[in-house]
Amino acid sequence: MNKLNSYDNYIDFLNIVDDALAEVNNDNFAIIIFKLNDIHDINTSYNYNIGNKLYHRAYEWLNDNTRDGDIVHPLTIDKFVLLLKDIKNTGHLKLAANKLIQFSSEYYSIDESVIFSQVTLGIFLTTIKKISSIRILQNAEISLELADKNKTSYEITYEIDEKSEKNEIKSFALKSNLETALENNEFYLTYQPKVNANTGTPVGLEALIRWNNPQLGLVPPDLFIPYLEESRKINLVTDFVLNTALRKQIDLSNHNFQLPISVNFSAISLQQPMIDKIINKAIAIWGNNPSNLALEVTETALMDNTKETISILNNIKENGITISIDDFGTGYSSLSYFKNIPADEVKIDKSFIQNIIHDRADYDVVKTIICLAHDFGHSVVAEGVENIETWNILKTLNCDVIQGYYFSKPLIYEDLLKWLARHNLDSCASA
Ligand code: G
Ligand code: G
Ligand code: MN
Repeated sequence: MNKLNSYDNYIDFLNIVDDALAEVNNDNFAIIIFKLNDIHDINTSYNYNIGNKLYHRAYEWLNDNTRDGDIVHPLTIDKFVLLLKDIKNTGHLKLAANKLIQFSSEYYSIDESVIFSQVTLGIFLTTIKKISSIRILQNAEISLELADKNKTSYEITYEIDEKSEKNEIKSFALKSNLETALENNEFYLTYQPKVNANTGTPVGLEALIRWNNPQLGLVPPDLFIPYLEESRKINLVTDFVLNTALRKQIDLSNHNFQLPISVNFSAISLQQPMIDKIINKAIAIWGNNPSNLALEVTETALMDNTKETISILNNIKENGITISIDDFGTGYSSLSYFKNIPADEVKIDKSFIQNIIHDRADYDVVKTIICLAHDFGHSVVAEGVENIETWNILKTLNCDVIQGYYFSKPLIYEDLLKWLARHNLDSCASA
């Protein structure tokens, strides 16, 4: 503490971080700037001596309340900087942060005055490689600014190694940000039109979720849906998707676009107790015709728990909701599978559709699925149609509905309205 409150502290700490960078390999570590928010007020209301004593108290407290091997270092007159090594996961780091902010839950008796200070933390988490100590400290300062701006006790930012998709810290950052994504309104829906295979006229929409996070950017659903399922947050998100989709379906009707909407249901969401009641209630709230809602459930999800799932699907169907088997073909279901599943629609996976022009085997599979689905009275959707040649072949195979980039990518709502206005809607625009 001999250089306490001096600018040299900053340089010293950079050296400490550089040493840590050299010493530890492959671990995650966190840099935390710990700021005593009320030091300036204390200095004015009391005197510098009291402020300074509180600062020393905080230094002792931090040393007592961190682990062996963690480093606590003075930075400026109201800040310390901490280096925590070997951070295991999101929960681990948040535990540490929550422990540190406990400093402000105590009162400190200094020179016969009872002193108290709020604290704010700026946290930066990184893997060891490549990043400079200067950048690390800068990033922790950025987190601190963010926390001040958001009036939160702490904020965490991350350094993500773009090159390695599987980098642990990336999934760490992803999971951590995912926890608050719903509350922070970071999810939104896009809508991909489905068209009649013969006429190209719009006949429906698929709602597809998107996640735009301020730190991570746009994260594809294939990356985050599994985490939502793992943490059981998926049900809250499904609820959001369902309600948003139903609301927009009504909104479109008000614009004279009468189009049924499909919502993707993860197996976990389907297995919620009384899911049929939950869905019916949502429909009642927004006032949709139940036949304007379809649930897309993946073939693999349906294969898991057949008996129970069949009864759930039957309950849902009772009210007139459409059931669609998504990604069909990827689960290698036996053909007899169709007999048992109470579905109305089969969506052939894009991996089969995309090669039907060139690949005879794929062509045969698609042809067989379409014939068989029709035998069982199911409508067939081909997804992933990217060119007119593919569309033409699907027409000859009597496919009912087409979806794919050739017609439209998934669109945000405003662009969907424009797209629909440009397309011929005789078969679906109401009077
Ligand atoms: O458009 P695309 O990249 O969005 O979708 C990727 C995958 O994510 C698809 O398999 C799709 O079914 C799935 N998906 C998209 N939106 C949702 C959703 O709201 N819920 C669930 N469970 N899956 C979704
Ligand atoms: O829920 P499902 O797996 O059916 O989701 C459809 C997925 O396919 C989404 O990721 C959607 O963005 C994507 N998609 C839709 N049309 C096309 C297309 O024509 N080509 C490709 N490559 N992907 C598509
Ligand atoms: Mn789907």
